[in-house]
Amino acid sequence: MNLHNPTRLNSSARVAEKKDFSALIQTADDFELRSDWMFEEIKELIELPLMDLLWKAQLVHRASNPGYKVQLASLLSVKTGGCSEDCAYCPQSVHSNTEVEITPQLDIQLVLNQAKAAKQAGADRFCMGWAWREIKDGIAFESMLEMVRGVVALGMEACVTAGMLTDHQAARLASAGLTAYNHNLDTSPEHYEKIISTRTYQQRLETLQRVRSAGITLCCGGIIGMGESIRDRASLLQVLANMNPHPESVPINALVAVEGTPLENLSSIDPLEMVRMVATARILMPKSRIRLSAGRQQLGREAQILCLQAGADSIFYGDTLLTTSNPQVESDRQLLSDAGVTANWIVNKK
Ligand code: SAM
Ligand code: DTB
Ligand code: SF4
Repeated sequence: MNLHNPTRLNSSARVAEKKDFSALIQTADDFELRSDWMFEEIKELIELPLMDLLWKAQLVHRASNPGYKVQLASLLSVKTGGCSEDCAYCPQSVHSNTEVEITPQLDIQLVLNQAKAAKQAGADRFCMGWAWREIKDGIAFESMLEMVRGVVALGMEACVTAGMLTDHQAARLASAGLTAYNHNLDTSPEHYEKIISTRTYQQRLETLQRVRSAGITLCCGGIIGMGESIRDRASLLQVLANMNPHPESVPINALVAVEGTPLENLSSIDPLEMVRMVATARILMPKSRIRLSAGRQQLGREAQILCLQAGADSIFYGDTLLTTSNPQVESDRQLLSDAGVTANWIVNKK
């Protein structure tokens, strides 16, 4: 280093620096896909000094996602409220006392119009939610299949989240062209009983297996900020990362504490906890899409940008999630531009 002008390197130092840098450039194949992560290894990762965790996560992320491409996914609640499950975080449960209005399933055409509008705004994945314990056969399911076909015909990825399903329903969704089924584990096996009593962890794992066997990709993640410990977060990540193959999508939500739910009084997480969760998920599951999901409004721009840097490569795009709010499209466009990442909206604008 030239001490008189610290920004100028002499030529041998420049060569040395180049050499060091090139040693860091790795390809996705340099990162082994593992399904044998030990709990202590994961706990050590999530608790690393933040700078070290970010460094590791970025090495993995840059190798697997050169150019920092971010997928924009839009969400729509097709059937809202009145769900018989008692998930403590959920404003749509009948066990909660929220202001969510119970609404019958939306019409097929209305849903497809929303998908078209999402596509025009730059989304390339459309996720549809049903507040059900499990998929019911009959007209509602036939309409669901029609919606999936319609979304796929628009050239978008289609994702459904509607609770448990049978093998036959999974096979029919696969034939309709469904890209992904979202079914979250939500938290660690150890913390789970404090959050949900009407469905077991094992039932969730069985649903995931049915989806996998039908050849539909898995979207499976969880929520932080529900009173769990760091050990619980590491334990949830261990279950996800030891699936073989890994879920193709891993949504990481921060609790949106909705008034009238049993978790209404929990305070927001420190935004850096989200950064840690995303970074660790990225290291454990190098090729999965890590989706920065609910709770972005509590994060602030800087923490969201750190999440994108640490490995998040998708956001929910549009001003509503299912029943709660999400950042406005305009502010997300600004965020993505400021972060210098590539998203469909930016590509289409050029
Ligand atoms: N009923 C279906 C199910 O449980 O799989 C689908 C809809 S459910 C609302 C989808 C996911 O949204 C949940 O598994 C949970 O992870 C997430 N979620 C729901 N309410 C949330 C909240 N208040 N804050 C953060 N995430 C939430
Ligand atoms: C997921 O993990 N998060 C999304 C999507 N999958 C379906 C849902 C978030 C819901 C947040 C609360 C609400 O808007 O009702
Ligand atoms: Fe909410 Fe889904 Fe649980 Fe029903 S099953 S209460 S919609 S999270």
